[in-house]
Amino acid sequence: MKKAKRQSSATTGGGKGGETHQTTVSAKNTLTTNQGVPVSDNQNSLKSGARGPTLLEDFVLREKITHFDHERIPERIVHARGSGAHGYFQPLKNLSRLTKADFLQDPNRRTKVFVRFSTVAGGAGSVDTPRDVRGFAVKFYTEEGNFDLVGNNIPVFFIQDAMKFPDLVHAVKMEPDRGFPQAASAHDNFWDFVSLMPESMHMLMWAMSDRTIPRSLRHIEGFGVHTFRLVNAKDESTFVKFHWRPSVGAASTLWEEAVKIAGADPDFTRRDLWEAIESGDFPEWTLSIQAFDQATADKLDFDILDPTKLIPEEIIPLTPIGRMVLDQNPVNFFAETEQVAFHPGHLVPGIDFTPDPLLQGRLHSYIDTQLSRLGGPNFHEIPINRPVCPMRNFQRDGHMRMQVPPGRVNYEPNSLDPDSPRENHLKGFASFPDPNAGPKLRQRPESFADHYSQARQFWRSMTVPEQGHIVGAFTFELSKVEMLAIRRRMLGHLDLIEPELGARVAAAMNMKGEAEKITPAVAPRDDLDPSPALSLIGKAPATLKGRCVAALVTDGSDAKAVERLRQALSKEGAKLKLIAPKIGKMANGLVPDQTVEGAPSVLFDAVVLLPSEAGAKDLADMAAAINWIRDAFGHLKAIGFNEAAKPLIDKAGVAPNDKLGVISFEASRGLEAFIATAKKHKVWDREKLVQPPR
Ligand code: HDE
Repeated sequence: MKKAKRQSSATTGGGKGGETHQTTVSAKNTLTTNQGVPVSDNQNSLKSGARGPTLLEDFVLREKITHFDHERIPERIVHARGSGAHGYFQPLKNLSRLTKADFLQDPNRRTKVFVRFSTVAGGAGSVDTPRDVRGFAVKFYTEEGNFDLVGNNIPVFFIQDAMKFPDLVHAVKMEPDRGFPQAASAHDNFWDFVSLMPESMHMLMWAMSDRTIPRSLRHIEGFGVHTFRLVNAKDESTFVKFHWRPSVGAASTLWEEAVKIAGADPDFTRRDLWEAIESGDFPEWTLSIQAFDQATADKLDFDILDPTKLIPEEIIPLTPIGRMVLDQNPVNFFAETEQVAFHPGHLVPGIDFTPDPLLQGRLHSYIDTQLSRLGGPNFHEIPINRPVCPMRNFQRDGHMRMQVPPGRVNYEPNSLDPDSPRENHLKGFASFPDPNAGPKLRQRPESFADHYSQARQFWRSMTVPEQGHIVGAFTFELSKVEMLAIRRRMLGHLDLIEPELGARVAAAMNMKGEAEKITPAVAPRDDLDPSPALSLIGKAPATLKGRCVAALVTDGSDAKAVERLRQALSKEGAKLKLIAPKIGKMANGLVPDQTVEGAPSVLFDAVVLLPSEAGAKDLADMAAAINWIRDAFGHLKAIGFNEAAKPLIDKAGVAPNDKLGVISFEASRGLEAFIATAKKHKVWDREKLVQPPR
């Protein structure tokens, strides 16, 4: 019979009695159970005999394992993958003319916020860069309660009525029999559904545009989507649309980059947000509104309650009202980013809904979802969801109740406790008396029937490269669709949106003349002016702020040249990362951040090649290094290089050309020229060399 050795947790590392690392245990760092009971042994379960069965009585083990079993909660059915950050919001001016919302009165007052960005279709463990809408949800912890602005990075939506949401989400998520594709709309179910839902055409144009492959979460715009109301102290109401604009400008990747980033760094945008905040480069957005009254609403050629429509900024300009800065990473991903519970129905006095039928359905869904996701009706007591102002009412008990309400009274009205909470007619939330009610029916208003005009307007508002990307995206997605009838149906819709778009996608799929003829409920208009504000490239600021440039260096690289580059970039607000064949410190004193194989050029905004002559020779034999350069060229990035790198770029098939952004650092002002090009984000003139026009 084997003999057992007794092991104490303070003297062993958990092995079979081998390694011993002595640690000092005091009252302060004694491990306890969740009940606070000190644990004497965290290595061994309680057994009946050293080699006998484990005892049911081992409450320490059972508590630990039970807790572990429940470490994952049901993930969000949509927007499962998210990244969060804390920060603050500060109004730019007093907004009492429009709203009595307490947090919008004083430009000197900051309101804490928590923001969660997300993708929509993939699971919590999916990659950060699929082609997908990004969620942009902000919780404002105001003195009058929490206000949640639960928006997206696109100002319109796929559907007009909440009734269709489960169908939409079922269609876009993994197909139910096979469990794929994950986080991708490029499959039959999605295109089958949307091709039967003409109301989704406008949103599809946005979904197939560069908006759905953003450069980072710091580079997205945000929208409240629905029309809301602001209500002032005189109970006057103004309609508003909410817009977030990033201070660094909105920017996107190319599709091929997004695909390659997914492999190189599945956490690309989560990491980017985290690192930016850690380094003090705090992401910032301006909150603006489009404010308008009923008379203006009546003059618009679409219904402001229709969430598939936007109001062009050229018709109602944006009024900036505040600024949001994200300056603190979550302390704990699960406790905060995962457990945060947003709800469009979290409103404060001074902000109100409209009867947009999509918004109305959301008001039911979000609270309902939290009940199963967070386990019960007390999710508002989880620290990240708790209001910062006092919360008092007579809701009681339930699963996981944290509050310990004292006293005998748990009802209202009561005469036993004059200090207990009462309704307040003056300060309490009063709903704006909406005039739209009518007979009870299930009907879509006629005013929601034009599904193509704004989709056409979007197409006409794009720059030439953006139009090419839209054609490319439709071609990619529809080429993945196996059922011919679905492709044909979609081509019919694209013809209606804009004949040129339909023809280009049909040609790119080798399906000319195969479009199904679709009869629209309302013929698309031809007279809507383009809205330049809808184009990302058209309004992109020339800046390197918040960007990351990579320099390829080797043993023998000129450390001074690297330092000059670093300083020049830092002046522009950009970071430099050093990429080398090996990770250790080099003889020239340079310390690489990543290796060539670990950090392909898709992870950076622009690249510089600064190898030594000998180093360049070695790199020329590495496929990863040649692809590094080829990809940077193919992805339209500014490329700077020194003399020693010439053979390398030759081998990669990249010719020096200032105009096309392949810039020698040996030329006078080479570094300046490189920076000026990199500030433009992409060298669009190069695109026709790497992608024949579609
Ligand atoms: Fe959501 N949505 N949604 N949605 N949504 C959820 O709520 C829903 C819609 C949006 O980071 C869920 O707590 C319905 C539009 C964001 O935690 C769920 C309808 C917009 C997030 C839900 C919509 C959004 C969600 C899943 C149509 C842009 C992530 C987990 C009637 C304005 C919030 C949860 C976060 C999350 C329902 C349409 C934005 C199931 C029924 C339109 C950013 O309740």
